[in-house]
Amino acid sequence: MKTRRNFIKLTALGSVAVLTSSCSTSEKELEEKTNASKKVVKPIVISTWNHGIAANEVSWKLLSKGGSSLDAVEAGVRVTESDPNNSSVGIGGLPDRDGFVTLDACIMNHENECGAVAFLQDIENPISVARKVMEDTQHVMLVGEGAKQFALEKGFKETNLLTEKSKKAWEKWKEHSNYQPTINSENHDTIGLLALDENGNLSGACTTSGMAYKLHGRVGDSPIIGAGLFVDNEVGAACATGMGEAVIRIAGSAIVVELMRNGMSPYEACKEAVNRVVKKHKDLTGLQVGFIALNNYGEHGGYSVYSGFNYAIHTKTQKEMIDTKFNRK
Ligand code: SD4
Repeated sequence: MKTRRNFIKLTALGSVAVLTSSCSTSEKELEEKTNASKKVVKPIVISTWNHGIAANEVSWKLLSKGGSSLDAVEAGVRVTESDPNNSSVGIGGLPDRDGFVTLDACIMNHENECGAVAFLQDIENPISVARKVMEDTQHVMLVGEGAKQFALEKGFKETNLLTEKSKKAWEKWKEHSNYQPTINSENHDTIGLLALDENGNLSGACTTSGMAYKLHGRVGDSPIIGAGLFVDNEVGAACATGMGEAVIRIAGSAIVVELMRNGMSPYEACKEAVNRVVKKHKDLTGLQVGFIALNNYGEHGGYSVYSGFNYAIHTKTQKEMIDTKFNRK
């Protein structure tokens, strides 16, 4: 009989056979690195981009002491939000085209409880406001002024998020931009972080200042449950980075989780979602999208439209960055 584990193993092997020759990691290395088809690995935390290393470190401290994945994902991404040198998340994030830093974030736990804030200004840690929305209200999402009022009521402090560095970058951009927004091309985009704790519970968090120089009022995928993040404890969790509009169009993270439910490995599911993004867009110029996913066996994977995407992983025995495979160079 074909067990689910065997099925995952078979499909994972099937998928590596069709990897493009431009990818440097061998099949065996990829299986090793992504824990494909091995025993359950927990706790584990994975997160997008290089800034994921510092975020994972803090998550890991909690997870390794038996802490919950929910506490771990919140604590992890707060590190990135509070780093003023990171120009795409929290304080220091690049502003919209009118000079306002507006933040999007969401969080989801193993019981499908979730909270989100969007278009939030002047609050350093939107992920913690999102958690309060989840835990202290009947709602899932608060936006703009209402989200800020809620945060202040909950004791969050008003903070100026526009650093001198980001202000200067915005002023320079205004000189020759024609008001065209850009996805930050530096290697430190949105942070999406997924964790599986000792009790086998999955949670995820996603937080960003969004596309740089976006239209005032624009909200991307990152605070949208099912787009920027999705968790289903029966299956796994996924999150996205890159051009939010493209992720929303395919209900990205929810799709990745559904594909895993139907037997795909995290790697295969991310690849299929990226293929869908590629198929649904005629013009892929500058359209970077990356997904990472973690299933409830602790297997993980990622995939992106263009090369250059990576994610950080932290377990008892493994702590490294993994370069994802990609659809095109
Ligand atoms: C967004 N997905 O707002 C985010 C952007 C991102 O800056 O990942 N990078 O569309």
